Amino acid sequence: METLAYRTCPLCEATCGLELQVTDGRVTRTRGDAEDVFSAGFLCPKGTTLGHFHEDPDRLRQPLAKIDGRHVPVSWEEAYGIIAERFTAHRDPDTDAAAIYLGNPVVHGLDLLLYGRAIITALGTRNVYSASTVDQRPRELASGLLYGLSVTIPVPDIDRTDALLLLGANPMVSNGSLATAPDWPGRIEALKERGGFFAVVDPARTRTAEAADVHLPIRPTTDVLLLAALATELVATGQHRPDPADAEVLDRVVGALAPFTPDTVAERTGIAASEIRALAQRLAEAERPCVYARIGTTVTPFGTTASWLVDVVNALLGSLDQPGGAMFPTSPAGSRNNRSDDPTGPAVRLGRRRTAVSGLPVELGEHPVSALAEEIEAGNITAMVTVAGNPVLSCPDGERLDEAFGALDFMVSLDCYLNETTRHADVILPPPSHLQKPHFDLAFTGLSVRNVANYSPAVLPLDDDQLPEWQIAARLSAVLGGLAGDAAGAAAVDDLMAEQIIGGVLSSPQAPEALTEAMVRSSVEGRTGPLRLLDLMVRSGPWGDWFGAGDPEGLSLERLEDHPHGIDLGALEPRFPAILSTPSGRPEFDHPDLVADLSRVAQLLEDRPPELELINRRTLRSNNSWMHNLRILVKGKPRCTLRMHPEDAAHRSLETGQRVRLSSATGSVEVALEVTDALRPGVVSMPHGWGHDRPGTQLQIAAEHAGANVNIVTPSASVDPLSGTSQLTGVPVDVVGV
Ligand SMILES: Nc1nc2c(c(=O)[nH]1)N[C@H]1C(S)=C(S)[C@@H](COP(=O)(O)OP(=O)(O)OC[C@H]3O[C@@H](n4cnc5c(=O)[nH]c(N)nc54)[C@H](O)[C@@H]3O)O[C@H]1N2
Ligand SMILES: Nc1nc2c(c(=O)[nH]1)N[C@H]1C(S)=C(S)[C@@H](COP(=O)(O)OP(=O)(O)OC[C@H]3O[C@@H](n4cnc5c(=O)[nH]c(N)nc54)[C@H](O)[C@@H]3O)O[C@H]1N2
Ligand code: SF4
Ligand SMILES: [Mo]
Repeated sequence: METLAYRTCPLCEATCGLELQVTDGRVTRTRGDAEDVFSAGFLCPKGTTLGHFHEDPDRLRQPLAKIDGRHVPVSWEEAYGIIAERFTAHRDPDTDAAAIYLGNPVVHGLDLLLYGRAIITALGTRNVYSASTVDQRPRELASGLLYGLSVTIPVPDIDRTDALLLLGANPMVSNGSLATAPDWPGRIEALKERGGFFAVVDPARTRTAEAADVHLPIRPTTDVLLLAALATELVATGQHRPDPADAEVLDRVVGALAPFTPDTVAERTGIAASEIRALAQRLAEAERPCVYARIGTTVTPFGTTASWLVDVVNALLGSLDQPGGAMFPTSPAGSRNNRSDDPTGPAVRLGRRRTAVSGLPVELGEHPVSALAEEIEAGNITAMVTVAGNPVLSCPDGERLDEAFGALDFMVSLDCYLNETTRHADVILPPPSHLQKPHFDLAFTGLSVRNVANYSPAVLPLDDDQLPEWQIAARLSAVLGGLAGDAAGAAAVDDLMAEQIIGGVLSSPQAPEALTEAMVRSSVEGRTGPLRLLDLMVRSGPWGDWFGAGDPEGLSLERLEDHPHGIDLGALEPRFPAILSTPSGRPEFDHPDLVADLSRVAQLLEDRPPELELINRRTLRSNNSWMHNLRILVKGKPRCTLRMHPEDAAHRSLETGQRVRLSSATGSVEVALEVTDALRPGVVSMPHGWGHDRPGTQLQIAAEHAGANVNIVTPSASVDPLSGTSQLTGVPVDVVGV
């Protein structure tokens, strides 16, 4: 039998709609869904691989337990039995020796986003780690300080801007991040077709830079200087036009930025003063300019401060919270900033807690991953849960972290593969494949360049003996919380979560007068698991039907089910001041912690750049560490190479194809060299997520294309001191032939 199914792709932040042809229980063709309200048929090479992933023989279908050093299949009952027996001792709140690491796919999955929290609560630990501190945490922290909530993140209104300045992002390859927009290539082309201007700041001439009118190959880690100089230049030339409500505060900020001018930053950034001035003028001349920065500006020692200055420049341009500028999406379900009365703000106060060994900052409730290995080594952490993460490949000082995991007393992983990290787990709990799960992008609808809602039911049924992922997580929470790790335990956890949401719905200031508890409860009767929670959230969201007490045309899960191609909720709209939860009721542009960091930025002006600096490179057919076991993505020439500028190669008598040793103060790896002028001299680049050569894994194809783990070279010792985020770019390195 042949059917067509529609499903949002969960692999990256672009949220493309897919059309899957299913024949006798197998996906036989995958295309972009031409009718998807947001992606209109766009997809990238990864989008066609969900069927391949589903059929990957190495994908785990049954729990594994490590017995006598080897992973063997066990039943769910046995798996939870082992966890109940062996984890309990580590759950002592006095010693707080249990930890959890949450990886990137948590944010891409409905089940994990909702029930991952339950695992943390059940663990009762403050030792929460995630991929955020090798990624976007500085941006979130800056948002927390400026606007009161870390989820209040501005996104570029790419479809309406007429001048886009993009720093440290390569959306033509990554498909965008903290800016959910399927088809970046098409949207950039549309910008140019309507006569818009596009500038890219990146040490590498990426595909995105190639599409730009202006490419400024900046020295790594120095965006903070460039942004500061853009701000002072706009004011010095009288080209600024901030919202009058913020003018005075911004004056103070620009006063503090006085040491940073196009002339003073030119040498250290590697960008001529004349080019900085021209860029400021070009942005100021535009009607709807917009500045957007991403991971190249966050995984540096100045990530939080740079993120702040992005917003300062947008505010000076009059672009913050304005159409065509940097705007704040409205999520149809569950974003904390939907409640303008949020009593938690300003929740963010820096420096309240620090890690035990190195005293790194613990912000937004998370410990920096840079501290994980040393905390395990010190005996402060003796047991771990990892959820959808591969920190051995994705976090700095990878070799040391690998060894630290090996020294844990007990480890549980919720993961689809036996990989570099989960090989250390005593128990692995495998989720169903993505096609066997329903989907709704709870996180990315809050970061989207249009307001949209799109729900997809599961495409394929569960196999016998498989559990839905939410239930795996709920059972794990039940066991860790001292309940039975069976269906009844999971149901108890699920009911508790539903009750919490129902409580929030009933107390919401947005709730219509007519709403009663009975209406809420009867509306979701018969639903359990994530769909009940999602229905509750959507119906009480900004577009919700409020369970019959609000707009009868409003959103509900049922209405979303009737729209397999999604529902477009319109262009972004200004949200100040309702979205702000700050003492002043306006953005805190002059937040003392941010202003104080400028003395450290001034020091950067004095520092000499390292002779050779390592940066990261994403490749189109990859997704962090975990899609390298799909032949369709890894075939062809090797992607895990070290790129180097011809001048640097000549200087070292190195040439393309040669094996080289890349080393830093932290570690060294061997990798094949690729000489190219697509990088500025003094900078080398390598992709992360490779190094599939560890014993005890089950990744046959990935092992044939092992590559090397760049994070053996990146240091855990260097972080952004405000957010604790690891420095993954601008790492001083040395390269020699082997
Ligand atoms: N194909 C593919 N897509 C992905 C992923 C993947 O692994 N592969 N990963 C996903 C994830 S988890 C994320 S977070 C997003 C990230 O999405 P993006 O933020 O777009 O990330 P990158 O593609 O790594 O682009 C970062 C750019 O910053 C540049 N850069 C490095 N250092 C500096 C610096 O100091 N200053 C400036 N200005 N630029 C610098 C790099 O050369 C690179 O081109 O991508 C997502 N999409
Ligand atoms: N040097 C350097 N390092 C980097 C980066 C960089 O630019 N440079 N980028 C950083 C960034 S942005 C990120 S986000 C991190 C990523 O860091 P991680 O999240 O730790 O790494 P991933 O490779 O995304 O690993 C995802 C894991 O989840 C599993 N998985 C996939 N889908 C599911 C699912 O639906 N359910 C469950 N339970 N498991 C699933 C996979 O098998 C894999 O083990 O890497 C970071 N590391
Ligand atoms: S761009 Fe992202 S969401 Fe779209 S098909 Fe590719 S991986 Fe999937
Ligand atoms: Mo990421």
